[in-house]
Amino acid sequence: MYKLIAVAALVASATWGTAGLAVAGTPAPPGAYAYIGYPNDGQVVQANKPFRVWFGLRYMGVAPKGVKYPNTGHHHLLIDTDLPPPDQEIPSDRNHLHFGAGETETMIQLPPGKHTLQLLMGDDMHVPHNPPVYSKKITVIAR
Ligand SMILES: [Cu+2]
Repeated sequence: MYKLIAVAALVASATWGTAGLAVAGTPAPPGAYAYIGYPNDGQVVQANKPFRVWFGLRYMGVAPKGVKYPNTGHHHLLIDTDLPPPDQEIPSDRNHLHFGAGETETMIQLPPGKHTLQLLMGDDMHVPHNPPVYSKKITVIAR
């Protein structure tokens, strides 16, 4: 279900970008960003009932965990939490969901209340890219 996207131009520019200086972590392609396609910011969803979350990604591709390929990563959905440290493995718990098979959507359910959702890409070792590729943090209201 994952899409593996290799864009020659991006590969070339990433190579050029790292040629002159040492960059810590897996380089992110220039301009890459993630976004949540659904739900919308401020959307009301039914509490304790599964709803779909769509992962959007531009200017980089999705690859499963453990696959080291330029300009790719896998999605992490952050629920009710802030971005973790950018130079460490993304935690794996109920607030940090890994989509290591390369999934681009999921179903979650939330208890009543206000919640936040945010996407963060991780490389083959679950470490954010440099610079980190993440979405805007959105708010959903479950009731
Ligand atoms: Cu991961």
